[in-house]
Amino acid sequence: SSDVSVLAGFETKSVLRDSAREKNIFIHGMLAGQEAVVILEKTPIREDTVSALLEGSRLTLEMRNDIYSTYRAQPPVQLNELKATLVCPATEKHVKKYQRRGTFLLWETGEDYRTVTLPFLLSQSFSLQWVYNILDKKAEADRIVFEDPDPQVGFVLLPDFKWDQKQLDDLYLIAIVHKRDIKSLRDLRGEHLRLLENIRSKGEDAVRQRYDIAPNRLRVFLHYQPSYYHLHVHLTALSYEAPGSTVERAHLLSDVIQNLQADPDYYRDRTLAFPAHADDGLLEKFKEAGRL
Ligand code: M7G
Repeated sequence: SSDVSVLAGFETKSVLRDSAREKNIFIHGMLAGQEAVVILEKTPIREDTVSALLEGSRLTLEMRNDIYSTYRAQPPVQLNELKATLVCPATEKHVKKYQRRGTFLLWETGEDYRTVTLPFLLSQSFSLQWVYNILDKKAEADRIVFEDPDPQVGFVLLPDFKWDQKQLDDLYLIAIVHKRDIKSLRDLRGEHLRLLENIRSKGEDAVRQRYDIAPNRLRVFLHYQPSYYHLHVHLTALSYEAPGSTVERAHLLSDVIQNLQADPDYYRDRTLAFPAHADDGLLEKFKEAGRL
């Protein structure tokens, strides 16, 4: 099928970001006349492939010194995999999202949200089509781990596309709520406690059943600001430090629940800090509003 060689015609324009530690590279280019972003990353080494890797790899000695030696290893072709993610057609905003550049903290009051952030994100944010496709079973339906179909407190739990599901070390799931009118953490009120508690209890149960991972081995959190303004909750293996989930962006679901229990309007009124990038527009809007 055409999928087999879909990246063959990709013409690289620039490297947006790369990381030796994360072993990935984000590339901006053109694919069949359209703007595109490709992410290539080396996948974690799975324990169940170790013996095949040791037996099947062709080694070339690089250096030997006393009791130490290093080799280049050519693994068997079926174990020599990369994970590739393609965004096509990519918008300018996708390119910026993946670009490495200056980051600054913003402190957003409730008033800032209503007068600066909200108008900006209504005009700027990413399409939610992929989210609606999941909720409507038009995409990724076969990947769903658990669903509670209730329109008020229900959600769909499925693997995040950052996770290839080959090993549990980097388990990454997202719970996407069925309700379509909650943009982010900022919109949460006391009335949403049932929804959040439902995600926590049923989400954790589903993870335990499917993956045999107990709730105290899971990091369950929301991002503020998110990239996609339809409420979703991230669930990752506690042992896995996912790229992009820095402390200043992540809010533990258990804390969110307690904050709302203490004050139903907590997230309407509180000043929330989050990282913004030099050229993504919001920082500019805060400056224009005299808030920097
Ligand atoms: P976020 O906090 O809004 O933004 O999370 P972030 O990407 O900056 O963290 C959205 C989450 O949805 C991320 O973890 C994405 O990896 C994930 N995601 C994005 N897309 C476009 C898809 C998709 O098409 N399918 C799935 N399964 N996950 C996605």
